[in-house]
Amino acid sequence: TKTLKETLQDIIPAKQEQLKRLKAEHGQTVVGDVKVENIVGGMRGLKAMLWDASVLDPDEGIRFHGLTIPDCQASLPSAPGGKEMTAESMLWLLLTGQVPSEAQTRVLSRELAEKGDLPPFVRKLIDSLPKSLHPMTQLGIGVAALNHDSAFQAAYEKGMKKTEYWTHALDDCIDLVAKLPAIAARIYRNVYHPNNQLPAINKDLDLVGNYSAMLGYGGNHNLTEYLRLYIAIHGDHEGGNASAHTAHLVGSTLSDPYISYAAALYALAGPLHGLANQEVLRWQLAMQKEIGDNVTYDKIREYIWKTLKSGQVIPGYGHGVLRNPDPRFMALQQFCDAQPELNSSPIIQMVKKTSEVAPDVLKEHGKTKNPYPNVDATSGCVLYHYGLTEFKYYTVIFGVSRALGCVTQLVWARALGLPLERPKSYSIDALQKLAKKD
Ligand code: FAM
Repeated sequence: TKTLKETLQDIIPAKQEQLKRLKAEHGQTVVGDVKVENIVGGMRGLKAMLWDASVLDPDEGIRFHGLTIPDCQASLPSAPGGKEMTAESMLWLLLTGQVPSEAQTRVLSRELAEKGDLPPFVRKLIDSLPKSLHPMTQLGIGVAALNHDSAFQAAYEKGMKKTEYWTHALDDCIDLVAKLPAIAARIYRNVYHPNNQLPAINKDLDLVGNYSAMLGYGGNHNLTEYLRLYIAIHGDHEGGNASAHTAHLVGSTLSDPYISYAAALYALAGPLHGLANQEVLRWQLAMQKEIGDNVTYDKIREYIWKTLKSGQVIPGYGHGVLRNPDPRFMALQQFCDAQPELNSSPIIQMVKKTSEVAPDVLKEHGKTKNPYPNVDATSGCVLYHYGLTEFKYYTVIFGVSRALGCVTQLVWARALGLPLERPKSYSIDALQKLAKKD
């Protein structure tokens, strides 16, 4: 069976050729116009990036190389004894556009396990951080520090040719994905369970199997399976979301993959982006506290209005691109529906009931373009039910997952020779002057 690098070696030349032809034959094609509202409105809908691994349709949601989440669940290999697709299968699909064989994912799992241990100085660095430092801030520090041994940076200093960029980037990216669980689990242990021993990485386990074990939940098969699904479906969401876009931009300066992804993690740490899964739990628990045990739709509706009237957003609802319920939300809800035990959990029930009333309230409120739930509306409540109740940690799990999409683009941007990103900026006066000409 071909390794990941051999598979990429086979498909990169044709893609390079395709892009070269596109540039030569259609470089002057206009793909859309740019309005003042795009420039002052966060570039919503602006067609301005190249991103091959996934496409986000506002109505049907994400497709990974054309495959929907149900397609992936039906075809991507699972872990031994498991049912859910693994992080390795999703990473293989994103990087190559091909569904890997079970054997190929097992070889990749072993490679990741063999590269999973942290350099001693990184362990000491993480252990030196105060518990009060947000887990996402700690994750970015740990990831950035890994660039100490970056193959890409060393090769650049030696003067590697452009044609070699992608292979050294791939080496760093695989190493980064391999080491994320150890960094992420060490932070969790240090902040929340300081007396826990971190188990050694088990060479026979997949990435998330080891991550779950290091978090202290290895004995919980259902939670480990949930984490596999969670990490696979959060992997990539097109190129324009803040974390993916940041990784792409920083990588375009030829910063190595470690510091490029560290930058992405700080975008993910924002409450309007990845931190929303933490904010959802904080908000739902506050709601639960106020409503009490007798949860009715009316009480939930009342609480939602109270939040809106206080000028806050409803976390877990709305989206920059989606205009329908997020298929990632539906995949996680289906996971819950399939487990009777989960349906009796108060927090899971509360989240489900909220998702049944929030869209109508948001439609009535009349501001958001998308009143429906996004993935964050539900992603944390299963973790909470299974005892991973420290919701300030939840975005770290998102950070382990989003690496799959970001490293894919860091490899492909180098393989395709994408240049330094440098869009043109305007001043308000200059826009005013432009407008006067209308
Ligand atoms: N609750 C209340 N108001 C909302 C809202 C929500 N869930 N979503 C959007 N709005 C407001 C928004 O604040 C804006 O109001 P102002 O004009 O006063 O600024 C108005 O509706 C129009 O916003 P939009 O065009 O519909 O959405 P944006 O594209 O500007 O922003 C989000 C998209 C995701 C930032 C926004 O929906 C939001 O703040 N949602 C809550 C936070 C959240 O769940 N983020 C996670 C998104 C998820 F996909 C992820 O990245 N993990």
